Amino acid sequence: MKIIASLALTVASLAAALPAQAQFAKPEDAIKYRQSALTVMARHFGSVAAMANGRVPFNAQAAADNAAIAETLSKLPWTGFVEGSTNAKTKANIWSDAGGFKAAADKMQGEMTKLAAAAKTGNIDAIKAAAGAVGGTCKACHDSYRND
Ligand code: ASC
Repeated sequence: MKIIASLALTVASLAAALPAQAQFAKPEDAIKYRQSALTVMARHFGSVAAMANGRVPFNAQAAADNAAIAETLSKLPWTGFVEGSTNAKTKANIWSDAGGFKAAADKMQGEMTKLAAAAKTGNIDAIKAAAGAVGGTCKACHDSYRND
């Protein structure tokens, strides 16, 4: 747990230190980066959501660890949404409504932070409510900005 927490902190500090631009040589690299970050984030969030839904037995330590990882990962995808890095999943308004997209991304990160805090308490009801709120921000952003 200590190692995971300090790794998470290191990743978060590195992410904050990254320049916002010029990280990717090709649009394909940006797409791969954001998809990778979102895939790993969804995996760890999904593990908490599965406990919140009662699909797998509740384990407070696992919930706290996975929520902390998901919170850290939630900070990463956004630099990969480089203007013009369009693929089949990006709706055009992801670029034309960049402010709305950023607000949606910020909202998800905020709810993910609340989930990580709830998971630290080990209170399953708080975790359920926070996981539901995170899921709502995933869905809202997908509905507006992602082609299914
Ligand atoms: C997940 C996941 C998503 C969201 C979404 C919520 O666990 O991978 O994309 O929740 O399904 O509606």
